[in-house]
Amino acid sequence: MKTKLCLLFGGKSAEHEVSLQTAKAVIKALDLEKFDIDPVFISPEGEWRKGTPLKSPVEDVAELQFGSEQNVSAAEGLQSTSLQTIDSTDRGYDIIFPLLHGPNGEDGTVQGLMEVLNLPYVGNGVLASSAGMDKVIMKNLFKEAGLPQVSYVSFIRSTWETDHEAAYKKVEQEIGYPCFIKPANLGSSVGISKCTSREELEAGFTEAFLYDRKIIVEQGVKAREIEIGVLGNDFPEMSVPGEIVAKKDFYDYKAKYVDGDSVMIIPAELPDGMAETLQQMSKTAFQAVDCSGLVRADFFVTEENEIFINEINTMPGFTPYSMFPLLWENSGVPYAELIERLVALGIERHNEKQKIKYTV
Ligand code: G1L
Repeated sequence: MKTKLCLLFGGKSAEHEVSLQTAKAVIKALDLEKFDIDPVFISPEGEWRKGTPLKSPVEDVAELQFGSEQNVSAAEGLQSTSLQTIDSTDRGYDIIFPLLHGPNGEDGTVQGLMEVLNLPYVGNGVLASSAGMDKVIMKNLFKEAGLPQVSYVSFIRSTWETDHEAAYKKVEQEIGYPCFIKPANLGSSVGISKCTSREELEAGFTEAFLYDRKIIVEQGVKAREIEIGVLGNDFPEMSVPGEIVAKKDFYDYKAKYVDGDSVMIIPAELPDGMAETLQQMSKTAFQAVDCSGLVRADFFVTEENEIFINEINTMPGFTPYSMFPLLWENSGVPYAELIERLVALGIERHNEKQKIKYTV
């Protein structure tokens, strides 16, 4: 029997275009002999639009951008038959595959909708998705798990507004310069500044508070950026490490994968034993945030080989040329197989959950 899969993409977020490109790549990788795929497009305005089942891969993302005549309710989008043709033999989707980022998709709200409807879905659940979206919550969980991190402090807007000077003093005493200021909400790549002086600190606070009511200030370190992919549910597996190097800093390496202004080197060249240490830390991070399915764990490694965890991404870049799929490709799991494993993990988690007793 074919697996009935609902692919959710687009969305009301800055990652709308990325999501469309990713959906196209995922469709291409899915074996249509094994999967029946229903595409559901969420417009930039947040309208849900359902397409007809896919008969072949799409040539162009335009084929996935359905018009308003295909509008459905969110609940209908996630139902395998339209309300008019519902029949008792219909078993619903075997799996929902959400390729969504940002305020409506990565923060756990769409995951919550799928939970309420008791539908199996790929990737992280409500708690991991929302905790992973908030840099302060995530870092506090890492601290609890004993993971090494650069020092950080966080502020909410009202605290800062009440006493600017106290906030700046706190940063200077506990963090110092250079430091990075970021909105706590990880979804935004805007509002981030590097500060090397009080003047820059003041400007950085003002800027970051435009994008969130909560900000984080982190110690700046000179370090390499190393990433690891984690795949699984209760028994997660870790990929080989990969390194991200800015193209301008890229001299004597042999280029492996180029993505915009950066180069990915997989596997990363690391001192003996460090890959295993990073893999162990990635597993600890995955479990600290109660992840399921997948996560990309990002680290800093200094010249003295000191390791700090930077963040985890519960919805990493996912085209065949993104770090997470490339890490797995280099660990023996090609893209199509990675997608099938994620689908199986989503179904497994859902079946596990059905065993839970909810009544007394
Ligand atoms: F469903 C998965 F596998 F959990 C999943 C979901 C979403 C993996 C990766 C992503 N990534 C994204 O949605 C994106 C924000 C990179 C763009 Cl579509």
